[in-house]
Amino acid sequence: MAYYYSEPSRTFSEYLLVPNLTTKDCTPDKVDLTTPIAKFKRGEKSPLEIKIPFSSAVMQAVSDDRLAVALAQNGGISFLFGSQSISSQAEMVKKVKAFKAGFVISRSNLKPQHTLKDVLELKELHGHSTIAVTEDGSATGKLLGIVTARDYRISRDPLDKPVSEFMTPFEALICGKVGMSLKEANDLIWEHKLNSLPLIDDNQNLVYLVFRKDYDRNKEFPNELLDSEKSYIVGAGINSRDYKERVPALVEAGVDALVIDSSDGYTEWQAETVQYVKEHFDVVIGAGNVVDREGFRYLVGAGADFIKVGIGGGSICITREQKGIGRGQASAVQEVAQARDEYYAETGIYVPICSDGGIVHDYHITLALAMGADFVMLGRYFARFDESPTKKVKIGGNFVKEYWGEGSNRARNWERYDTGGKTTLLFEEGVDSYVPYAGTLRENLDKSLGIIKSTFCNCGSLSIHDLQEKARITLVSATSLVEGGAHDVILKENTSTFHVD
Ligand code: RVP
Repeated sequence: MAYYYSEPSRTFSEYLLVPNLTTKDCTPDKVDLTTPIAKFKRGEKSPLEIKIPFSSAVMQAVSDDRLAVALAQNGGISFLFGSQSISSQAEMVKKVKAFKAGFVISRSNLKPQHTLKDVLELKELHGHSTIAVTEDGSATGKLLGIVTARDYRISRDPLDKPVSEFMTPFEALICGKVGMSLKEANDLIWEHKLNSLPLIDDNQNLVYLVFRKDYDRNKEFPNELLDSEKSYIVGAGINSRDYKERVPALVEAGVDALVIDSSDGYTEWQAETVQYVKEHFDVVIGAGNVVDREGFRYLVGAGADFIKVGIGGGSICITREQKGIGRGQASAVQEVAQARDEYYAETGIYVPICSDGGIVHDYHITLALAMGADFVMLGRYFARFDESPTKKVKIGGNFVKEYWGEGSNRARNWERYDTGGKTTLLFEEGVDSYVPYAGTLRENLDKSLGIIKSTFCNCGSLSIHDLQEKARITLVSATSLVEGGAHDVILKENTSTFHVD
């Protein structure tokens, strides 16, 4: 006979935290959100910690090298999407590891044969007003010129005017040499009153751009997550099919942590993958996703360093609708956290868990942590920012960004949903969608962290561990949910512009 759980499966929105005494020394600036992401023995320190409990989802629409750098600068870790060729994923890892604050790989590039129309389209797409003109139109091609808004006049110049006719040609550019320090680059910028400085190699190939505006900004990353060589920490998603080729390439590129990306990780394929990685490499490997004690014990038994929790809770995920498998995210985290604590009591080994998917409000993150998660993984949250890899478009007067699931036809990531047998995606488990554009990662993250730290203080806690020990959590009834939002008032149309002088 089938097993029936006695409790319904629950989501974060069904819970609230009940405040504890806040002592005077418990203030947001003292809250430390450092958290482990790899297992460790009692009394020892985790070999890999992050400074804020945020990781970005293994998704095409979320985690590329640009977002990885932005998140590492702010203390979190990205897992670069795995649904791409091994070489391009390894290349992304290399880019993150090679990234030096202030040195930017040019995002907007054209060939000299392109036209003013192409310039305007590219500007609209990325919002960058500095465009590199290279022989092959790539970010690392032979540099032939630069186009900025000062090089053309939309009212006078025809749209089909070739870029070669109005760019500032190479001969007239001030360039730096790759290898120069940020300070040297900035000295050149100031000396020649430039807005940007291209750095080239010995063959005139473009390597980086240094922008005047970035200089001050780069000095202020107190939480940045660096390895011993002062490169940013980065993770990558793998699958349980091509790991024998993919993992060596990623490790060679310098990856710090891997995670097997799967919608259902309670499989023998995952155990084999973890065992292979543990046997051959010294790199952190997470496994999942699971939603119960059995799944946790199985993958930990195989040697996983952390366990990812969640099936079907992702904002773009339709797994529950399609296949009828999954579990409310809060219930899943609670059971796996309990299994983790039991395992720790038995063995003295602490295995961090990551709550993946379904975070809609900042307080859901605090709840996930209070329920025992060590960190969370977010897709929709990061997809909304400038740094995510997807297109920003205007719909109905509002800016939005594209966001699609790995199980959608668009991503075609069949490995994530692989249950053996045929190597193809037979049906979709994800949708293609838009999310409201929200601005830069930094400003949004600062706001979220502000809310989370403030809630920690309400709960009288100065660390994640502290919160997990002290948190008091209550279920809310459907009626009290209504009480929690604005109610019985007439909302003014735009409260964000409301000021009291
Ligand atoms: P969310 O943050 O709610 O957008 O969820 C992101 C998570 O959703 C991912 O980390 C992953 O576990 C899951 N996902 C990704 N693609 C799909 C899908 O197509 N069903 N689901």
